[in-house]
Amino acid sequence: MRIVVLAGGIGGARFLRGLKQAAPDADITVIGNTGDDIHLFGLKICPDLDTVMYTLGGGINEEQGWGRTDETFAVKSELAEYGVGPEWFGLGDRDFATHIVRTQMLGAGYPLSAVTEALCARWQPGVRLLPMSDDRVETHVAVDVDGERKAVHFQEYWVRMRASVEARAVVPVGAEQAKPAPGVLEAIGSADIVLFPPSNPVVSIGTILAVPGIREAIADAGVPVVGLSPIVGDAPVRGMADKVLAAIGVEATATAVAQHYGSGLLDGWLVDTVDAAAVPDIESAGIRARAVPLMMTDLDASAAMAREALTLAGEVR
Ligand code: GDP
Ligand code: FO1
Ligand code: CA
Repeated sequence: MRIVVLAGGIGGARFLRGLKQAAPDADITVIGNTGDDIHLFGLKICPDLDTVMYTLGGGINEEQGWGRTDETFAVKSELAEYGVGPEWFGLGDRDFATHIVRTQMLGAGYPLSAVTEALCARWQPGVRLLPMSDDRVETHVAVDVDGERKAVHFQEYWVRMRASVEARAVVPVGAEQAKPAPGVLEAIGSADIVLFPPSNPVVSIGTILAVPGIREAIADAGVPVVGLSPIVGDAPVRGMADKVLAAIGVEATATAVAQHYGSGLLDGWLVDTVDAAAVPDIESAGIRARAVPLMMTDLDASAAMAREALTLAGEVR
């Protein structure tokens, strides 16, 4: 069975760990979001690709959900001594090595997809991890500060500002000109199932779908497309997804997110049992829905969610 999964960071990575347990023989291709990528200290950082790679490869800081386990911060504090920031982005020493290798390879002319493959040769994530594009795409968020509108990088909005001000707009800068990375359209075209894990619908899955050709390839693949809601009980399970959903005029409910993807893209949608009352509304929008536990409290819970997604995929189309 060939499964394609569009993934952001933590939500995507934890779901993928469950999917690997639920379907050990499946051939899994992950299309990762690169709109969160940022250049800092002359280095290229790809938070969502790294979160998937470290989580599946056993190197993740489990409590935090991002960054390396057993991390130290000597380089960061040395940089701060030079007055070189930003200090609000927590890059650890072990993590720095990944960004150095990546930046060195990019500088030597390798595309991000080849660099990601090389990094994965160490981590052996057990899936094929592809960036959505080799071209630079950077998500920016429009905010009002002291009565003036300005655009900040997504990481600045999310990490420095903690999404404390309203997001007026979310723009994946460069997406319109970006091409899907090598292998992305081919993987979708030969998939048996496409899954949307409980990743952020705007800045993770939305950004991937903004790369011309990806949304169309999924809609035209003619295979079941099943998603899992990142919204449980009308709030994100983790993070501030409600802020970026508001920016695109979508309510933070499992139903509204399903309707936002739409029946043109989604065949099935899983909501948490606390949202069971939403099932009829989602089905009347032409999307098959089921209410099952959607909290990834541990690996077994994530695997059970993945099994439910595969079962629903078998029932649609
Ligand atoms: P990020 O890039 O690290 O923000 O990660 P993703 O975009 O992949 O996933 C973020 C989303 O995952 C958030 O909107 C959360 O609500 C959702 N999420 C995190 N943990 C869980 C969980 O246990 N269950 C569900 N249903 N959603 C979750
Ligand atoms: N998230 C934070 O909330 N604070 C940080 O300082 C931070 C640093 C960081 C470094 C490397 C990396 O791969 C991820 C990092 N993240 C951090 C997580 C990441 O930026 C966000 O969780 C996601 O991109 C949000 O979608
Ligand atoms: Ca992210």
